Amino acid sequence: MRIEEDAPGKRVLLMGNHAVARGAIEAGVQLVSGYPGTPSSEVIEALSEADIDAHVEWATNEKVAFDVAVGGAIVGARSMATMKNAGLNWIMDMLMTVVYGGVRGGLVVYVADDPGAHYSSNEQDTRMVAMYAKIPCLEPANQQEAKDLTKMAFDLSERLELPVMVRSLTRISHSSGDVTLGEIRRERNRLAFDRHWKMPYRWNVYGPPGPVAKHKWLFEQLPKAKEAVEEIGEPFNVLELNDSDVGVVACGIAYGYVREAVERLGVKVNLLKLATPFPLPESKVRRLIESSKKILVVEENEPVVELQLRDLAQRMHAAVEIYGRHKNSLIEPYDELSHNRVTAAIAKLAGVEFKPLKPAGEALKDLVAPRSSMLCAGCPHLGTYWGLKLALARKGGKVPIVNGDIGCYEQGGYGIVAKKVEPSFSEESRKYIAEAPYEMIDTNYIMGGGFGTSIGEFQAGYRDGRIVGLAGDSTFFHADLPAVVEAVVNKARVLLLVLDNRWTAMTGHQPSPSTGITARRQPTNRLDVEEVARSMGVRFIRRADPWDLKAIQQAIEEALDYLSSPEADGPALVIADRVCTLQAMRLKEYRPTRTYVVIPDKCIGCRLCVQFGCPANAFNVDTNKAFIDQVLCVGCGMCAQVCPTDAIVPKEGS
Ligand SMILES: Cc1ncc(C[n+]2csc(CCOP(=O)(O)OP(=O)(O)O)c2C)c(N)n1
Repeated sequence: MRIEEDAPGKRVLLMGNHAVARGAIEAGVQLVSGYPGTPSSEVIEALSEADIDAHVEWATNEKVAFDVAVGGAIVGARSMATMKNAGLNWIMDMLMTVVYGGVRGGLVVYVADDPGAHYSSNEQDTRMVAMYAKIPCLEPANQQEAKDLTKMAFDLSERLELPVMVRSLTRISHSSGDVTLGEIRRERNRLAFDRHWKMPYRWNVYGPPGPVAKHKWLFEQLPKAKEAVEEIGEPFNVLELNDSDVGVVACGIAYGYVREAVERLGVKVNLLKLATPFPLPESKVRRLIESSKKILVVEENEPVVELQLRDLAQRMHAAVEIYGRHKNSLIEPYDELSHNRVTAAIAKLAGVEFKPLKPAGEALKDLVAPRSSMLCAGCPHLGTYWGLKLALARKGGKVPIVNGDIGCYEQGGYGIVAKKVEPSFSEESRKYIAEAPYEMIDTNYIMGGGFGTSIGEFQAGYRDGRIVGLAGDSTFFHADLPAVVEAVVNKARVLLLVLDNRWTAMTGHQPSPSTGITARRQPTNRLDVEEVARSMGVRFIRRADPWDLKAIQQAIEEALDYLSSPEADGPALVIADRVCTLQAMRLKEYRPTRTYVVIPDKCIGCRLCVQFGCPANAFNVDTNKAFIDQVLCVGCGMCAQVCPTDAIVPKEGS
């Protein structure tokens, strides 16, 4: 099915993110901008392939994406910005300010949260931000609602003249469900710029009457938002009173868990299904409070609904006991909900027995070989890490620090094949020698963190070893440009290592500014990391092909030499320059013409090739010899360069 198909009433199977894309199409979206981030990326991917009259783009980062969407909404276009949970942190400045006066065209912020941190560095709950910014937040319980609520969000945004957040979760965004298509709004909002639209200096927060008056305006919108939410009934906000002492509030995806739990336990509860965690549909919540003695709030992540419910119960002077993830916690305030967690909580409240189900994964444990995620066969990052490891062993000082970042290369900190590590309480700098690429990264938090923390370690005076900051090309343009300026201006003598594989690989190979194509796969201007860094004042730059292990090692060593030389007055930057192998093969830019094999007689069983970390390299413990998986090998030849006895050679005839 094509996502833009004009077939109201047709039932289709849609992934949650595609359902969101469809909802935006049905709403007549005119501008969409986002930055890749699992589990949100497929919205833009689907829209960029759709034949729709809308501008769809990947932005440099979420802040830019949101600013772009705000611009669209100022001139009246129905606009949407998409991002993952962490991306929302990047838009805070504009979000907290644009609400002072709001927007003209419908503006939807689509955010996919990730309880359980399947793909994320944290479990943050972006609904908190909606509450903080005082904008409505809609939260779907399934894929149908993901579509319908996205569509509704545009109308709501125009009605309130405020941005509206649609909050999804991994389990909705990345699973598929039955969706009935709706009508597509063909009408397009007329674009117009009216400087004083309904309010003097509407689009300038400082313009008279100024930010405080505009903040007051935002408060005046709140009752209207509450009123609008009250009108949202079936199937989104539904109250079922079942003559029980026990009430349950199920927000978004929690509804599925709760329904299942109630059926399994055979208990009667008063149930409020909620699709609007902020603001709450107060009259329904009031009736639930009045009808129940104890209420359990089930929601993913933070107690957003629970806190509001407690507030309302207090205002009502209601003698109701409230349970959730905050106070009287029946579900711990971290990790994802599950059938067992929700059922146990309801059973406890209802005073019935509950025997946990064996999680599905448990049964499979014995059948599946344990494995961790690894870099791909022939991944250029493997070569970069090998070069870095050898360069630091020679010139890194006693305890070098490698500050990692987010991207495929973050696997350099996953610790696979690492030695067993115990906590250490040393006053001295120390770490064990990293052998495999998967042990290289010492610090890692968020996109853009690697360069900044490197600068901080240097400026604090750390000199027990060399300091390296990593960034992929997408990360470099997303988050690191100001840090490069900072390093240059404040003369931080750190090594900035850019792993430029030309794509935003980790999130599914979206184009990065160094790719040269748009979201809609049209050729466009391409930015070169070297040119950009040079124009920002970086004086020492080297570029090397990471498949050439000696070359990348040498480039890093030269950079380290420069940093300790008297002429160094700022950072050195090394670009590991090779397109992502997987993508190059997919696009037929690289076709493997050979594979490599191990000559058993020459193999001394040193396992260096296994340490190298390529998934094609394996070891037979019975024969004490390495071998290369011929299905995985892409013929890059990096392992042949690692082998000390030249036992790895191209396969004859390949
Ligand atoms: C603020 C934020 N936005 C988006 C993401 C999702 N994300 C994870 S890694 C990554 C970029 C990866 O691209 P790149 O830096 O080029 O490295 P590669 O994966 O290609 O090696 C993105 C966008 C994130 N973790 N944080």
